[in-house]
Amino acid sequence: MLNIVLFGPPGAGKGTQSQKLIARYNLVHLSTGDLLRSQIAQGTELGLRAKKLMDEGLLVPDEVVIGMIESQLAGNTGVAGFIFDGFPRTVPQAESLDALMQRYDTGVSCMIALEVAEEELVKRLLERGKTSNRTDDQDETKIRKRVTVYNTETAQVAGFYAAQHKFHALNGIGGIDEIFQQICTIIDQHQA
Ligand code: B4P
Repeated sequence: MLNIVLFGPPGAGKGTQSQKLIARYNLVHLSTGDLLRSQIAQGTELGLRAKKLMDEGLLVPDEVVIGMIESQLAGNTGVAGFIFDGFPRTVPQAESLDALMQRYDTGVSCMIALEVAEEELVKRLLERGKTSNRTDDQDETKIRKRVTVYNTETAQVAGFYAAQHKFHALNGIGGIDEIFQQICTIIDQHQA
């Protein structure tokens, strides 16, 4: 199986690149942000809890997102692999993902991190906030809070995969297709 973790700060291009990657490699896209937004849209108790945290730019508790990923993995057996978009965001989430993948005799193939400076992230997310209904993209202070949470709580996940020799970093500033080609080169080297 080909299991890719797409990593980077909010607005780095994870969701954008995931859409292109699922088409190229026939993978299942698992975005914890999308799964949480679907819970919010359905008005579930989990969704109501998550919305408060997401609107504040904070992370949703590990057990909530791990539980969502666990049920997605169980519901998608026999597939070519997965793109994990926005997950794992903490070291305990990364440890849980390894344990869950072992159940299916597989593991994370590689992590690809998109590196983008804060000013560009803020610019992109405010731009998206003008047309999307994502309330977390409409307030600059809260966007900056998400970037701070990324730097303090999420960035260390890179070290987890670096220790396993699975970490690759890319400059996430540039044309969407140009960045996509660079991601594909890394993935193809893993498959070779
Ligand atoms: P996510 O849904 O993961 O959202 P995101 O990181 O903010 O951005 P995304 O990755 O989708 O956007 P993209 O860069 O593609 O998370 C939302 C919230 O959910 C989190 O803050 C947290 O509260 C919660 N959550 C999610 N997962 C969690 C977890 N595992 N644990 C705990 N909490 C969790 O694109 C952004 C914009 O940039 C787009 O408009 C795009 O068009 C543009 N763009 C992309 N690439 C570009 C490029 N190369 N050049 C110019 N613009 C570009």
